[in-house]
Amino acid sequence: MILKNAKLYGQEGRWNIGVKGEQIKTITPHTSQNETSDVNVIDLQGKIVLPPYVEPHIHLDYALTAGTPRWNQSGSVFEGIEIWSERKQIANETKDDIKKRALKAIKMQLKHGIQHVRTHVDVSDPKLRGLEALLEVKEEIKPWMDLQLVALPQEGLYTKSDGEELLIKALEMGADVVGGIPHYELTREDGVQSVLKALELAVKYDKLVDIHCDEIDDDQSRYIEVLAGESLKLGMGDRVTASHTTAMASYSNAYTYKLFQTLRKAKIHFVALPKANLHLQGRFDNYPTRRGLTRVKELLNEGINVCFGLDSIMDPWYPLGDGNLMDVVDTGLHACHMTDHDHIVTALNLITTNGAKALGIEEGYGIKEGNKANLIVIDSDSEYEAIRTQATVLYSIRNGKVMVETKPAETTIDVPGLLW
Ligand code: 17E
Ligand code: FE2
Repeated sequence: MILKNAKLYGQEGRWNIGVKGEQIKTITPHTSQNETSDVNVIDLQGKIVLPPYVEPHIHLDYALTAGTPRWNQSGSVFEGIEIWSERKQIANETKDDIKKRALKAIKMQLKHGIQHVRTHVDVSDPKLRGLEALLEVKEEIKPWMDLQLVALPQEGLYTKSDGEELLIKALEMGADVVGGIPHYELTREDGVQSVLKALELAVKYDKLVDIHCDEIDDDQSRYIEVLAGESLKLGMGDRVTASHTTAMASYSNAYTYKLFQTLRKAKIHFVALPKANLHLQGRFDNYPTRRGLTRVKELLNEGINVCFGLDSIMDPWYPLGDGNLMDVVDTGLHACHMTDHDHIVTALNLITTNGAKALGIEEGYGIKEGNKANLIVIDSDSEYEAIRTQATVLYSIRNGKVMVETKPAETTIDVPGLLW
């Protein structure tokens, strides 16, 4: 297959991408003289080709459950956790029920050009049904999507006596990443201990770490300094991700200055979830209401890796969402005051290379000769216009085969007599 007349994201010129089998074989300059005997040629007409989108943070075991058994009235993180706990007992879903919901959500993600996903999975359920379901989904979906599973003790590691045992069991069953939720533990000390335990288990079981960290509008919630500081001491920062960190929006600048010194050295990754946290945070504020987003622009400015994720597709925490990361980028650029030209034209890094770094999948990721032919084509020939118009994903190609194709909508406007 030849993908001819492609613009490569972030690069000048037009290119022909030769795909052989599952691999990108050649990338050569496109000229009008290029002739080929290959029957399978797609003329991209200058549209942007980029590596597949990376969803670094979603909860597939929660997807499509919003409103059952009840809607989240306060819109807060904590009511979401309560509802999920109630639902687990009442709904009594089988593994197959959970798989079905997860796969429906995955279909939405595939449609939007996502091929790499890290999903958090609740391991507070003594039966570990969600994990069993997602372990099977991970295997079944492998030809089309790479899935990483985070063992998340959603109801806290130390709020019940079996928390630690369940987390360890989840890691032994095959979860890839150790999770945590320190701001939900009963005491500050338990929160600190849960972070230390996650790092200890990651070393012991050779796993990555991704903590729901400081997802609260409390300027005193400072588990990020524990996570970053201890990762630094252990020399494992690049294997560690801090998700949410919304309390950072409430820290004083003086404390943040000191914190950033540690973050720069620790080299941990950050996942910001602009749509979810604009919705969930600020719920205990009057006006002015805080946005409750981590300091994305400032972190990036310090050379710290930040990526964007969606978090939810219709669950007790967030009632909307259809998997679309371009929409997350749009919201995030607005919410983080990143609507200047430089941030716009590089915004897709937030859902491609930056996400790949956080997930530790950089090797083999990218449009390069010799890499797997995993790529997407979006409906725009400029980085700026791609963001302005929230360009549709026209093709998602996986292992050299077209997996998803979307025809752009066509509009006709019958308004004669104007100089458009
Ligand atoms: N769990 C949690 O603690 N926070 C969230 N935002 C979601 C699940 C979606
Ligand atoms: Fe989350």
